[in-house]
Amino acid sequence: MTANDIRNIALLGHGGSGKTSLAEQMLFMTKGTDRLGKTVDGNTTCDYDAEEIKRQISISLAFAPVNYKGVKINVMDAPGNFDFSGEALSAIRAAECAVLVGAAKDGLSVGIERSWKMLGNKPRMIFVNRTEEANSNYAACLDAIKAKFGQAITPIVAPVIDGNHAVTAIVDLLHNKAYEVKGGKAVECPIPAAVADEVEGLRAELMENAAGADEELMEKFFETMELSAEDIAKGLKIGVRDGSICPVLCGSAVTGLGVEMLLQTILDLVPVATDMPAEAAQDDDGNAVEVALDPNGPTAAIVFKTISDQYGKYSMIKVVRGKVTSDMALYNTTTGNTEKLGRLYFMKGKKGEETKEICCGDIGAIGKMDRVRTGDTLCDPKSIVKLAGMDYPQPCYERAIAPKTKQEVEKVGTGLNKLNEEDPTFRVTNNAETHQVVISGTGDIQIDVLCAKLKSRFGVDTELSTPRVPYREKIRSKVEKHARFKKQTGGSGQFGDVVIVFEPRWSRRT
Ligand SMILES: Nc1nc2c(ncn2[C@@H]2O[C@H](COP(=O)(O)OP(=O)(O)OP(=O)(O)O)[C@@H](O)[C@H]2O)c(=O)[nH]1
Ligand SMILES: [Mg+2]
Repeated sequence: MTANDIRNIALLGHGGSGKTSLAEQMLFMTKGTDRLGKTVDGNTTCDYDAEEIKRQISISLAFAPVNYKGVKINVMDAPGNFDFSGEALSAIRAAECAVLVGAAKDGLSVGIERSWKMLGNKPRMIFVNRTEEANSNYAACLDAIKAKFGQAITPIVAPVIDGNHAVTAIVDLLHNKAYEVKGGKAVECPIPAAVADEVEGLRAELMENAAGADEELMEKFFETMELSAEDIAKGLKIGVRDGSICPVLCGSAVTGLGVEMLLQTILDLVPVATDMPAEAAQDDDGNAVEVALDPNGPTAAIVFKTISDQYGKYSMIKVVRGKVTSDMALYNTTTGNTEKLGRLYFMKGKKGEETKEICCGDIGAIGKMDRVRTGDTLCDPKSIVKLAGMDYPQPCYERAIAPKTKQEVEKVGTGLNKLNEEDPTFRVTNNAETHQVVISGTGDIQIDVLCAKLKSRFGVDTELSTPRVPYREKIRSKVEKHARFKKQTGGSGQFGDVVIVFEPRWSRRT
């Protein structure tokens, strides 16, 4: 396998927009699974953790390698909940392109807006999901997306919409193919007459957008006012790579409508890793260097995520240069340790399929790397580089945590330490002044999940409280102040009369 046979995509977007269901449908359609799991039934490939099943939301980034027409599409399913946005950042680090998933009836969701910002200048496309629902509204959703993100927004699909605003069939403008749902399944069909005119109009728009991405194509387009399907794809691919084009598709993760088109679009338009610009990195002395995505160069890989649960510890890597084989010893630039690699895997949900090699541009896992953490660079000891890690958000929410039985304080510490390997976005501090252990994280759901995992994995019951403020000075006696404010600015003027009293709340009477 080479980088050309691989596409890495991150599914991002608002909670509940259907990312996990979409990954599931992609796997199912390509025979990667033999039954279509549902989030509500707790049997999807990507939401396998007990907490995910219980809450019916994704919590951790999960991996679904989808084999389509000989290409491996590494689908990374990120949680939409903002408490877990660190997971989305990990996915963005490893992906060449994001698929922003929106629900048609939500219009422009905050999740899409946030993901759009988080992506910086990374390529992206939008999949408007849940379009088969009555009163979903693809047209209104597209309008809102266009109004927000402007010119880059390029629909590459023409939907057939029924009286309930639901999409019943779609036309893939790039490949001139149509799909409809029959017997609950998406199948190919002739282009519906109802949208024939619209297809022409949209194709003309598409040609213009594609031509705009490349000068040569622009000249061709001006001469003939026509571009071949191949030329349109070429222009779109250039535009996606440089960020001037964001293709929009639509469909349904439940019926599968639009999912085959999405797979084909990923094959055609998502850049392969080796086509991306060199990465900014540092050498051993901290000088800025560039690391080209070169399959023949010395090995360099970034650990962009750690899975550490009852099934074991897996350090997820993206191979940026060279390749990683199981017999290698790689230098960890972050810690200065040399690590003898053991088993390598390709992850699919909770299952790891063993491999001997992870090639340039691919994503895989190294098992049981005790001294390796998320954000570390593993590289050839003869060519040391430090790749850029993830810039996780600063914690903004704090809770004090304590075991229900005092003797279990240590268990809480070790448990949180272990959970921190998996989720590096929270911090634990032992406040010597208040004698409290404080978790600082992104939000209450994140901390609630941590407590649940402490219970299920480490068998310790905990309770949360508001962290105490370590007052370093205290009010010892009663003080009363009186002030008066007068200002004559014409008219009635301003007047204030304030009496303020400070006194200890629990005064120790002496
Ligand atoms: N009708 C309909 N329901 C959908 C579709 N896609 C997902 N759903 C439902 O929407 C709910 C949420 O779907 P998920 O796939 O878990 O959504 P998600 O984006 O992964 O959510 P988070 O992981 O919490 O960010 C589930 O009940 C799905 O069955 C769709 O295309 N049509
Ligand atoms: Mg999900």
